Amino acid sequence: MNDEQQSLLLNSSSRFSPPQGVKLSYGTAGFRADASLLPSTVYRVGILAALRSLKTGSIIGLMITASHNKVSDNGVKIADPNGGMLSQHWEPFADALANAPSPQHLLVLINEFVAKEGILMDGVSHAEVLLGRDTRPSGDALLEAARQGVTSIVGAVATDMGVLTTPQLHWMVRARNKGVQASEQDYFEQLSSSFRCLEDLIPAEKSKLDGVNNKVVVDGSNGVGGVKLKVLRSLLNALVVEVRNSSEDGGVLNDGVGADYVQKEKVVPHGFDSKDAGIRCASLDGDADRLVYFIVPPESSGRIDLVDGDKILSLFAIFIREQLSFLNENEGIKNSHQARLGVVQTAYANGASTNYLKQLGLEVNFTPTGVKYLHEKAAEFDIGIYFEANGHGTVLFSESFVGWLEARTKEISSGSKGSEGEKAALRLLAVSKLINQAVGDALSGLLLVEVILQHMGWSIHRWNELYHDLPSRQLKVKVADRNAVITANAETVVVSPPGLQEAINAETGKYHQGRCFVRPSGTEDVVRVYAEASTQEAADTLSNSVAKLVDQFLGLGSS
Ligand code: 16G
Ligand code: MG
Repeated sequence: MNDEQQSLLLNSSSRFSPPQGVKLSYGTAGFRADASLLPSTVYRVGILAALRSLKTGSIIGLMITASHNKVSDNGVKIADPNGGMLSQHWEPFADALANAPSPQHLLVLINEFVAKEGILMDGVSHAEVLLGRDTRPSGDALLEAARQGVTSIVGAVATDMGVLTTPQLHWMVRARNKGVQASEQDYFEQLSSSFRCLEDLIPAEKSKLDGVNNKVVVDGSNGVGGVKLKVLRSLLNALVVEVRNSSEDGGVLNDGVGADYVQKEKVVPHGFDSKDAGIRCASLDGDADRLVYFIVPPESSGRIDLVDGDKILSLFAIFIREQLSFLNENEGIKNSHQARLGVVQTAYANGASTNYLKQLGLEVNFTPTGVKYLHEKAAEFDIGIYFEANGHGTVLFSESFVGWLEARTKEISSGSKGSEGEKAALRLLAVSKLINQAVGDALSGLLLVEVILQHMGWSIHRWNELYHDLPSRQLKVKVADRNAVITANAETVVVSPPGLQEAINAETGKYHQGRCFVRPSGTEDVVRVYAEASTQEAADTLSNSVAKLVDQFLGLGSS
């Protein structure tokens, strides 16, 4: 590092002191904390993003959001060149940077890291970081901190993309690095045109939307998702999207609204009531990377019927499997391309959904919790569908399969939509453009759900009846050190502390259809317990017993 670079870093970092007595960790989805604690962290993540861009020779994204956390929190995360999450290999560096006590320490860390990674800081190499933020009031000032971090690396520029959903920024990073159109307008156009293409390919007997089924009411969590959905809906024809709880409506972000609230509490969000009974409703989270659907029942209990990420996955799987079978039946040997379809879930997936997917003959894979793990696994297939029950998920298409679809659909003369096989190829290609290939995206997920329901001629009730969820319960237990819990087999088995798994097995064995696992949270200082059984009462008792076991093995030691 030359003198100019050194003094630039020392000068700018002296303006951002790290908070005293707080240890920050990049965690499952970036740094999150009360916004007042974050300027120095965001500034330092700006430095990291610029270095990552130098290292990869590609554009990097930096998103300022704390997703479903309360409005006074904020956070920061990185999008890698392919639009995915930051390489896990860089996470320890992110932690070290955020916690460096002084500008001098920071400089030493950076020097060591660039030497180890072989990053050329010659002042000639160019780096670019795209910056985005959600609607949180602290976002503006934190974006400025990020900009200062990026530009404290000689040769690096920061491009402010404005207020965005998290998946929009990931999409833009991916598109820019592929050398294709990457503005926000391009995003909206790609989504809406592929949606219209799928609408045009709906079988004729099902294409008549009846007045009831063409409407979806969406809870925007008082955040950025609602704002963007309003732009998107103006580009659609037949589908009516009513947006409630959008950030400009004045409600508090994530307060009694949004996908996290709806999925965890299973109650009606603000802005919805018994007048919405039976209507198709959906909910986004604060940065619009999570999507769940729900039904308000006729009686005013305040409870909802949740149609969660597992059911979205099942719907996508049915549709895609159907298209693949049309392809295989109709294409004959000359065009055959045996695409490998895989689905990916976590241990939180309801057991009934896993059984259902297996009955469809699908290959079901499990990974630990967190988008980065599911995404990585799904990328191994020609078509990989992944979802967490909480609504994070997308469908990934391999480049070779998209290339095959492109070649196959080019042969179809315009105007004629030909055989079922040809239509299936057109549909799959449109799905690969509609559904965000970088990361789970509530807006593109919503459009895909909507067009598949039209294609099937299904109401939300019909969709919800695919299978019945087993009753489940989630609890959290405060322990002295949550990292003392070490798990294996996609978090389904505890390997340490010794004896805990045996005790859980003994307890679970007492219940019909019992299933239970514990894992340390990646976002809160707790151990989480998940239990499932054939009745709600049994799931509750099982989770309580296992929570007691966790306390016995790892408790705070105060009782
Ligand atoms: C983060 C993850 C989410 C996961 C959740 C689990 C991303 C973008 N988000 O929000 O996938 O379900 O953490 O939280 O990866 P927990 O570890 O506290 O249970
Ligand atoms: Mg989110």
